Amino acid sequence: MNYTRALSGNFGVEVADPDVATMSDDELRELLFALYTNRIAVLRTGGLTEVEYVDFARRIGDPLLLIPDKVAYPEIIPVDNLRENIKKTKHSAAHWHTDQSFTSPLASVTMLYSIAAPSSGGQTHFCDMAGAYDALSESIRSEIDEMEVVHRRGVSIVARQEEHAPPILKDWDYRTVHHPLVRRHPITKRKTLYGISGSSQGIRGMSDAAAKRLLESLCDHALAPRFLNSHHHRVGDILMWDNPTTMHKASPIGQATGPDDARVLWRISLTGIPSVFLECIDEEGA
Ligand SMILES: O=C(O)CCC(=O)C(=O)O
Ligand SMILES: [Fe+2]
Repeated sequence: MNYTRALSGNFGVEVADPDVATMSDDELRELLFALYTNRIAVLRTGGLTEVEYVDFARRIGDPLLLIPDKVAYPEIIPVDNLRENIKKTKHSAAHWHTDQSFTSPLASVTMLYSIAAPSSGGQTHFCDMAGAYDALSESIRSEIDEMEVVHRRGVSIVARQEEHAPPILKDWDYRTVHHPLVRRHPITKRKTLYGISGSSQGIRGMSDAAAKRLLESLCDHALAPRFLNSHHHRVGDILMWDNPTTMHKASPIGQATGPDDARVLWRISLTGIPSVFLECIDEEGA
């Protein structure tokens, strides 16, 4: 396959003309390795049907079923600014987060397939948490290496003022889970910061004030421009990201008035290890 460095910052890779529907196991392994080592991959496809998209996703993990299963493809979560959905999706992802960090198991890869793209705006922004971890001083790394973050759905204690808070919905699961602050990537084994913003509510065994201070200083470090990147969607793109090593956020966008500012994405979020990598994992899992 044809890889080039894709995005505006220091990470991310683009794949021109991938044959999504007929990709061999070797090509898929190569693509996923490129994704894990670059954090984000943009596949410039010539167009896909729902079934091709879902079949491709199922080779990479188990799709989360977040919407009622009465629809034909419950794996596909619509993310759009169309009139009928704008209330539900408006700005709900416009804050730094890692998908499903408030649950266990965690999301592995998330993908957005672009059906309609606005001519300007509507980018998805990324933060490279593996690069940010590497750039911490040795003493901070050893101080935080064994810490566990308390996660719960809602507004994180380190949510930034300029961000949109996620809507608080009654039917959400507000149970608390714990995840290591520093994880090893399940496939590459590279160490990375994990889930410092989004659903972080504290650090196990630490006062709320001290946890807020520490998480805020890690966010200030990780959200520096050298660890950031953004993607402007184009129709036919599959934007894939590796949740263990990234945070992301949507750009707020208003309700579409016509084809020029419509933003329609099909999201699929996955858990688990791709079957092409099953022989490489240890008990740590996804
Ligand atoms: O709309 C976007 O750019 C990102 C969407 C997102 O982060 C989500 O649905 O979790
Ligand atoms: Fe997200």
